[in-house]
Amino acid sequence: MRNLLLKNLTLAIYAIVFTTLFSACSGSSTQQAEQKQDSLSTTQTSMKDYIKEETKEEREARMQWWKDARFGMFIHWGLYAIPAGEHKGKVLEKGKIGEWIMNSLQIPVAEYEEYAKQFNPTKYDAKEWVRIAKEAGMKYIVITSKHHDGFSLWDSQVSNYDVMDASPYKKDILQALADECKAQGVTLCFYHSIMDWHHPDAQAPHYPEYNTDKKQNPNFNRYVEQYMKPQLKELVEKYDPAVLWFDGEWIPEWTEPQGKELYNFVRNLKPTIIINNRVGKGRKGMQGMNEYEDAAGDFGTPEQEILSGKSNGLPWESCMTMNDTWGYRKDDNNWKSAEMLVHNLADIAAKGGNYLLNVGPTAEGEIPKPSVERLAEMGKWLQVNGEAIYATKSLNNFKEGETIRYTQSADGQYVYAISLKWVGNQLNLKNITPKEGSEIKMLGVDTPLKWTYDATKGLTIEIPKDLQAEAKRPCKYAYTFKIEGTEKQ
Ligand code: H79
Repeated sequence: MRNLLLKNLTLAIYAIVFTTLFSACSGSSTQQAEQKQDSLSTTQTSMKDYIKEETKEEREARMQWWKDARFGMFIHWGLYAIPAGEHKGKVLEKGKIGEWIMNSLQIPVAEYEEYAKQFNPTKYDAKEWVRIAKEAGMKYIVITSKHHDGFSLWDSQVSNYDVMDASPYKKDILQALADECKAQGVTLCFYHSIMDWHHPDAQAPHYPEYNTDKKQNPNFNRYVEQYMKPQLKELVEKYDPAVLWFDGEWIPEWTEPQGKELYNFVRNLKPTIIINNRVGKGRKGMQGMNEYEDAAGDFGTPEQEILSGKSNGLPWESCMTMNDTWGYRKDDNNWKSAEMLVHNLADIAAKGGNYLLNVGPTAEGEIPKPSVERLAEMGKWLQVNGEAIYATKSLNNFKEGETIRYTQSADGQYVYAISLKWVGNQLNLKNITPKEGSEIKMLGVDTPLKWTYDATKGLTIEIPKDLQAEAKRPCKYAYTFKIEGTEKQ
């Protein structure tokens, strides 16, 4: 909504509806008023408790596309891309993340708001962003609809602190991305911060330390009911995201019952939606899995780390940066190699997880070139090896030695041995029993490979001479052997 007057009018109407409802609690409220109440109230009588009522089978069916997808793009984009790590001559300490600049450099709300007036990403090209993700082999995109700084990337009805009302750009960034995701077949998802350093009923009054556990805003519930939940309703109804990825849940204002209630609120808006475990308080530090049994949320969220082994039940997604920041920092050139990124993907897939790899576009709207280059490399690798990654299952023993990672086709017929280094002339695997007389191939190579099997020596695969030269290999970084057979019991 462009117009502040109109927004105030909407709020006034809501207030009237509220008053009407309270004065008419004997049950004479109109259907229209009930619908209005739905968008505001947490205590909807028709709300289904999905946490209690969903069966294991129903949950698994809902999660299936996401587990099969394996690889997604995280996009951290907002006003923080303008300072890009430096505000009024002050440079963020090394290792600090760019999107936290408002908190780290203790910028007052009004001063930070100035960046909104400068936000004009004329080079933003949603088609190009989605193409980059798709060519990298990423099946979904999770973009920051709102990060901790409170600035919204769409035209929110309950806020003026959004791209339409507060910036000269005045175009709906999420709409453009939603349209392109649909056109190119990539699944759109949103990251949304519960913590809000800008909202007066949230963390704004905690200045100069927005992210503190020493203070609580007594009006926080008003922010939740009148701002955050209406925003989430807008996001779900307008853009139909497949995942809501919450964050900033560690603030003392937020509780597990609120998390469970929010989980159900969102599921009631869209029953098939998937929600991460940061909706509640269950997350255990940066390792990201749950601290207690009945925590709200559908998947665990290890941050900047990979689980050391498989999870015992809870699906998981490891989110990671390619350098050391999520939001763009102009001075961060500490890029991980394409090889490391491919190895991470193979390691995560073998452990049954997803990889959510971040890009931090510039204030102009471009994904940094080093990110684009690495993603292109990953895409090339997946063109050859994708069969061993997407829609696979994990074995009990997900690895052999330090350099072999295993996955398995969904039907259990094939095992994929992914070698994180070139194997030389022979590969010996002790954990796999191949089917007698079957073919073993390296993905990307047509000719079957010679192999022998012996119960004590295991499986030995011969690598032909013509593949020894690096230029002759089907790919770089990691090599997959497709074996008809099973894990040794
Ligand atoms: O959006 C990106 C970062 O801005 C955000 N999460 C990713 C996806 C992020 N927020 N905080 N951090 C990263 C680091 C801060 C961690 C801490 Fe805590 C918050 C330390 C104490 C409170 C979380 C809760 C980890 C331990 C307890």
